[in-house]
Amino acid sequence: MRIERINVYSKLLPVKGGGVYRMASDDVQSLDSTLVEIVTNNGLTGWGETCPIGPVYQPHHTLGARAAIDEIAPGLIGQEIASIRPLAKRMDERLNGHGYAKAAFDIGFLDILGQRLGVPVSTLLGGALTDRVQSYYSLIVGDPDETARIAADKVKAGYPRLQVKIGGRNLEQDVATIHKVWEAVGFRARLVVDGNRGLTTAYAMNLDRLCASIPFALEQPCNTMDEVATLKGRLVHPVYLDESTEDQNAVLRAVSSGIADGFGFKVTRLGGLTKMTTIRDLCAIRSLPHSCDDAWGGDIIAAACTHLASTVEPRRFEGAWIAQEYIEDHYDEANPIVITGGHIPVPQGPGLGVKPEQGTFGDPIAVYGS
Ligand code: 0XW
Ligand code: MG
Repeated sequence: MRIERINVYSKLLPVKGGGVYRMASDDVQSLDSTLVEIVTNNGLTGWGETCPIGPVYQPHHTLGARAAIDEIAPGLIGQEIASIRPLAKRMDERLNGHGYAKAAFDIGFLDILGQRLGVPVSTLLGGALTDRVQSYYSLIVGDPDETARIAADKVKAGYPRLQVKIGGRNLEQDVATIHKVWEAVGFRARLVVDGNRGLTTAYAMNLDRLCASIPFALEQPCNTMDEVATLKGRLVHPVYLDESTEDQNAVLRAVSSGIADGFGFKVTRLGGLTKMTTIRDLCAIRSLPHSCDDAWGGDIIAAACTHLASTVEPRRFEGAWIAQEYIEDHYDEANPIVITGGHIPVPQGPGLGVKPEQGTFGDPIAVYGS
């Protein structure tokens, strides 16, 4: 089974109702997702996707992904799809780094292998431990009362975990938001407070002290891992890393040095599902909780995150965030990836279990092979 053609598509994924997704690091309104369709000489098709949440959230951006795909794709034409490692090696021979672009291919290869073997992608990642994974709701930076109202609604809807975004405004508003969310939901949901790199260490320490009695993990408070490292032993709350885990080596450093008490992981940022299995296992060795998210994206990314999430030990699992609550579209109306009651059913069909119909994304923006 060889790769005959690769089609690349662009798909705009705007925030529902013309809204804004507000974080300390950026406001975003519409994200341009990149999809790869890998076609084999025996008629199988695998899909991959990568969708940075704008050019500011992390050092990845849409046109960067497409330029990287343009370097890699010609070298994949004619390659055999029998296992993952030779294909990963081939990609590394074509381009150094750019894991977030390689991730789209990795997801697509696994989709094809799963279909060929008649098993879901979760089986190729080590095997599902559950058929329904926890998700979490991300409360964007907003008015404290309104945020607490949405928090209560989402807990009622079944979400077991909430992420409260803070930063980019004054301490009083951030502290009020955390207190009001806690008053509204209490122990009914696990809380994480996400600074999205936007806080100084001094701000983080003050916030921590003013919210000392509320149980939550503080996610990526400051810009760099080094800044976050200086907070060790100076906060009452556990600290999680998200954006700072730019690749496997960054995770290894954070785990081995004990900088982080847990993680918010993005599958494409970390190079794809295969690389994430190593990270998952590394976290298991040190009993570190983590999520399996991506920053944005449609059903292909959502399926990838869900398959991986199902292979994580549930007691250490911090949820799979997918963009579904914030976007309208599904790529495969018959098999959409949806959150129901705060959880995501794991697709059971072969491969990713999501098959966009021909023409779903219009004409390709690039074609490689014949
Ligand atoms: C909540 N997320 C998973 C979605 C947005 O991309 C931001 C991200 C995070 O935790 O930073
Ligand atoms: Mg985060």
